[in-house]
Amino acid sequence: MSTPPSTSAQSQPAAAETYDVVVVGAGFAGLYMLHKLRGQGFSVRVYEQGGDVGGTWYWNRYPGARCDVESMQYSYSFSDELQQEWDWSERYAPQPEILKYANHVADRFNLRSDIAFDTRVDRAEFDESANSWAVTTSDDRSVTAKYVVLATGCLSNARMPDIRGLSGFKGKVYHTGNWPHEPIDFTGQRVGVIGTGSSAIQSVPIIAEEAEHLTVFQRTANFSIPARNAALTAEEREAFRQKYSEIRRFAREEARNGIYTEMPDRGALEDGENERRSKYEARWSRGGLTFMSVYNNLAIDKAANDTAADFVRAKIAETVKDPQTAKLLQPNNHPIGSKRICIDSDYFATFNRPNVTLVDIRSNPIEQILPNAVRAGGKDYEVDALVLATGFDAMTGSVAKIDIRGRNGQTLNQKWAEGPKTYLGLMSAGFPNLFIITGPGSPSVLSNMIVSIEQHVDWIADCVGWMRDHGLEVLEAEQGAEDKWVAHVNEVAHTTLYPQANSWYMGANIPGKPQIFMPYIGGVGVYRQICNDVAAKGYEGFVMTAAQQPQKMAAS
Ligand code: N01
Repeated sequence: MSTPPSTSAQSQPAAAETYDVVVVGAGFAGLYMLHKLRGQGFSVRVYEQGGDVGGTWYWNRYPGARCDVESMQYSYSFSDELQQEWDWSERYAPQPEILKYANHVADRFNLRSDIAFDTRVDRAEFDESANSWAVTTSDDRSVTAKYVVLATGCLSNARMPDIRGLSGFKGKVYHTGNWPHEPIDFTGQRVGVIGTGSSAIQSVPIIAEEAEHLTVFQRTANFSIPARNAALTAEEREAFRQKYSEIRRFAREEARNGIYTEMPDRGALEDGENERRSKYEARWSRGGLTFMSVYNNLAIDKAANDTAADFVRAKIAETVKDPQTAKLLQPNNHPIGSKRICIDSDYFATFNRPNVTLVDIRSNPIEQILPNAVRAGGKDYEVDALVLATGFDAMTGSVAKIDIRGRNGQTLNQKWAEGPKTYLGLMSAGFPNLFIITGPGSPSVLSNMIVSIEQHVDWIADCVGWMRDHGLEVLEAEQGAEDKWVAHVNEVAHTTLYPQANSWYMGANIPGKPQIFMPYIGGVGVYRQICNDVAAKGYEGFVMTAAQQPQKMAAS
């Protein structure tokens, strides 16, 4: 391993053009990866295309942006001092506070000195003769590294929709996933929001309060559960902190989705109608993502799922006064939870406002954008500003933007042309020493992301430490192990209702993208155990090479 450059040497990159590890991205994954590897004595360089840390929380500054996992849980667990000292203000902290937390972590652990901001990684090419990666950045510099870690995020590649006439629109166009840094004031404006996923569901109630008129263009109605957001009291924070070690253990080992909550002990059809309704009511009143944890079969049994979906549809009908609008807002083409469930504050009630109109663009698709209007179903809806809440090229989009070349010059995009293929979501055969944090094939977006990020970072750091201790230079997923894992991920997904929705989990929101269920749905606890077992068996399913001679590590 090369000598880690000291922090003070960071202003002299020419002397440190070779790193042990290049990390791409300074969001929550990249920050912790840097901290962890540096603590093990590795030299690390992080490249971040944004102007500062925070990843998704740096870009997603749209009105109402919040996390949908409670902040006491959507936070790092690796430092007890950090989790004991940081005060979250609300149950679901708003984006500026989450960004402030990311900045606090960067400062607290002195991470900035090893991060190059405003710098995109354009290309990474594996040099088979030197067993290292040549990494080229947007400022035309090149460095070499033994390992590359892609901490590029799952929802970081905002997708502009391909709608005729969009470029000719005369007003301002905003994308929720790439929002300006300065506050936007919609007062007195006629605003159009295209899309009704989580980003729209969070921003619509806020924009409606400001705008003279808001028109929401909906292609697919979504299930949404009230957040019941509120300020956290000092007592609530303290009660949580007292139990932190158990909460974190449960989230890592027992919860399927990395969130601490009561686990259901029965299926929805085992309860009578009244009992079921009162359980749904209790979770509805409590609010949040754990609504889907009322019963243990909502994700696998359509009849059970229908009971939850019917409950939410009835709530929408109760809330929205105009029956036609209520009907349009009731999702009816996918099981509840098979698309990422949304968490809202007054989303459905917003459609009772006189200044809000819902336009059904499934029956009457958008034909084109005119300089001052959106034309759908032959009607022109005049708008002064457009908000595109049209989502992301999820899970693979940011990786695909980098020209990654592995063995024999094969690009990762070529290899993944029919869908992403990984072993454990961590590595892809033919791309040695290239790790992906929360990559496709791991629980990632089906979980509390920070739980999954920490698990991957710890596993990767242990792995490269083990390689160093054993005098090994190259680690690579075996093709056979990868094939088996891809088949397993697919098989588990198809035991559930998830593939029944045209979701971004499936790549279905991107025209032409292969439709494969990308995350691993076996649960974070099960997945963690699999990863730990692989490591305990001497990194079973990986081929390792010492400095010169190839060798398959026997299971220890
Ligand atoms: O994106 P989405 P998002 N014409 O893909 C519509 C996370 N997140 O940014 O469903 C018209 O869910 C599209 O319609 P359809 C969270 O994991 C988290 O809202 O394809 N409409 C859909 O309605 C979430 O799941 C938080 O028919 C078009 C919408 O745009 C993920 O990010 C907050 C269209 C896109 O919805 C993505 O959420 C926000 C077109 N050409 C986001 N193209 C937290 O709370 C797309 N649509 C942490």
